[in-house]
Amino acid sequence: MYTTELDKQRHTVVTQEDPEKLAAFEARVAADDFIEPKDWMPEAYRKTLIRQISQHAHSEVVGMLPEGNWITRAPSLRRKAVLLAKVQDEGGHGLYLYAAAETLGISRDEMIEALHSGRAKYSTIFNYPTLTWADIGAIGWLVDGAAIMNQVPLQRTSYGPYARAMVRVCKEESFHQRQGYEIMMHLAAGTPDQVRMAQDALNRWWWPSLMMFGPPDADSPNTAQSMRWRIKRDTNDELRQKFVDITVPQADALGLKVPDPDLAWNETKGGYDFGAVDWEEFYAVVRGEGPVAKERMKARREAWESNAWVREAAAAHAEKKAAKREAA
Ligand code: BYC
Repeated sequence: MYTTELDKQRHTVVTQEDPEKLAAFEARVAADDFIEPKDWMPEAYRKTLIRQISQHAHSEVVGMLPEGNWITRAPSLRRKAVLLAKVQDEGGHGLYLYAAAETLGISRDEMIEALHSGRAKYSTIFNYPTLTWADIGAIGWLVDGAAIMNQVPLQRTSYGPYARAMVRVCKEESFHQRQGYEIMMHLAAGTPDQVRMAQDALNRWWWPSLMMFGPPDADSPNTAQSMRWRIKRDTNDELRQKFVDITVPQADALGLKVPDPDLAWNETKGGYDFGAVDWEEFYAVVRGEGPVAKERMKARREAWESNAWVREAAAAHAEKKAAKREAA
């Protein structure tokens, strides 16, 4: 029902556009041309991009919190330095993405306000707690692994600034995935307690990682239009399947067990069959009922307020510089 209504609304918005401009735009997209900020674009395209890119940016920034939580407790100086660099990278990804969204005519302040007021979403995955050091391995391996699966095709998304931001993000994400897997390799080859920690982290992060790809295609109100406009290059289910197919052998190599009794190789489709995702849990987390959702938003709001002086100082400095330039 929701899908039908939303599709109808979108269809109305799109059919109200100038047909000639719309046809020229769609031909460019179909020819795999990049759409640039000053090009004409349908309003629904602009809105979808603002929604997706800003939510992506919020996910990167909120995503700093679960791992940031372990920087002071990393088990060695090397692990601490690597984790610190990774968390800083995520902040950088947020910045590239906010900047890409700004080219669509929305300000950074508007986007942040939408996050803080709960109107904008961010990835469900960051509403789960990081209970042990093995969770940092599991996040790098599974969460960054899922992110890469989703983001590599986005390097060819139809909006130029988003595609170019993704090229840089993907380079860093593959380092993140490897650092996570390396932590898991050490734990999985360690003492019985370390092996138990690694398995426990896999048990807790597996299903939420599959949820990162979004609802099944049949229940995804945005996929069909986003695929037509080449904002998305693969559907949620296609990417989820690819992720399972790549990740299960990695778990086998670690000697860990994926927590899914229905997981089985399907020779005919050349991929794994896997059990049902708990979509009730997913929608509850999307509604803001995730295990640590309140803490995450509280941390973001406090960081925004307590750092207001930095933004004010930077703005005052920029003003002074501009005034000096004008006077010269
Ligand atoms: N969580 O029609 P659908 C990272 C929402 S961070 C929350 O399929 P769409 C990292 C969806 O927004 C990487 N909400 O939507 C950082 C929609 O609601 P609205 C984050 C979700 O947009 C730090 C509704 O459900 N990656 O890598 O076509 C440390 C229906 O869904 C989720 C990105 O953001 C979810 N998981 O497809 C470590 C990638 N899934 O907005 C790592 C860019 C769906 O209509 N985004 N919803 O009210 C995308 O590729 C797409 O937006 C999605 C969803 C595949 C996520």
